[in-house]
Amino acid sequence: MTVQRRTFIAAAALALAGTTFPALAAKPLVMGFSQVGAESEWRTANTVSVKDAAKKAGVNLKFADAQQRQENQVKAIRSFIAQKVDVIAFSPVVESGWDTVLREAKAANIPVILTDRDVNVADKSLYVTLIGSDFVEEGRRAGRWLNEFVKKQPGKTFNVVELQGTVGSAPAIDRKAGFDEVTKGNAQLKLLRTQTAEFTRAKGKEVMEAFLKAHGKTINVLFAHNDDMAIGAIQAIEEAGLKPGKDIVIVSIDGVRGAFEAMIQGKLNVSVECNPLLGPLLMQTAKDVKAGKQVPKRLVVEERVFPAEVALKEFPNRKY
Ligand code: GZL
Repeated sequence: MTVQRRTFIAAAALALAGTTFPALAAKPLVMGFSQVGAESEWRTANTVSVKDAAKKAGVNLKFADAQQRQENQVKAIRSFIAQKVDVIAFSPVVESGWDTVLREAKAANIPVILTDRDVNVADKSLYVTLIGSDFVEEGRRAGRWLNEFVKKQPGKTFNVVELQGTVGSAPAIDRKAGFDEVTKGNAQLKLLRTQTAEFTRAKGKEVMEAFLKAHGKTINVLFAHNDDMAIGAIQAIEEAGLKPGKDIVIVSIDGVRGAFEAMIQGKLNVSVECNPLLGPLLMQTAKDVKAGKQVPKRLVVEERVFPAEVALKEFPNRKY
């Protein structure tokens, strides 16, 4: 009788006797995770959440940072397929261009979970579920806050500039759509300029400098698709001798620590929360998928709106 067979029989006997043979104890789930990059405070908090949750859940996490480049994510997913991981999870940097590599994952029988951002694929069976925020609603919430704000100064026209997120990314597309949907009928708002600043502080400062050079004091409102671009723009506004939060009202999204600090200093007027703490739900969902359980196609996380008036009280409760 071969050694393997003897081992198996011994283990089976031991298992039957109520003890488990360590080598046959449930193997930890192996997850390949491709992260967008490290472009913002939000992303950093999201990465910490995923890594901490994997540790707590006993998941063997293979983590790859794509530095905001889609080709690096495709490479990472192919590497996870070659390593025969149990589950692939990723936050797609942009919506399009995923069909081929997701078909390869499907052919390899590896389930794919989307976190944070969505993909635009013809065949929705290429991924099991999307765990993340409703970005269109986040855009609507930003627009509704601004509609209420300008109502206090009836008759006044507000010139708006917009810093968009990464071109082609779900949050940039959807936040713009939501904001435009609720503000398009507001005669007090006039969109002067809109341009991407790629969700980063550095680009946010650079693009806001260009807006200020062209329009100066005529700018009344900044809508930034994330707090990091707003924080970069705040530096540019101050360097131009203007008061952020007063001369230029600033509406932003994410609710990161830096945004609360800016609101407490009176430099940012509101931040719409976008919850990055997706790690625990991701790990639980991966285990459910592996166990063959049905999971909803869309798992949306709860979020709030934080105007500056509540920032000081809320700040100690913030977890990211
Ligand atoms: C939103 C996330 C966005 C954040 C940015 O879920 O994809 O990407 O709003 C981050 O801060 O860069």
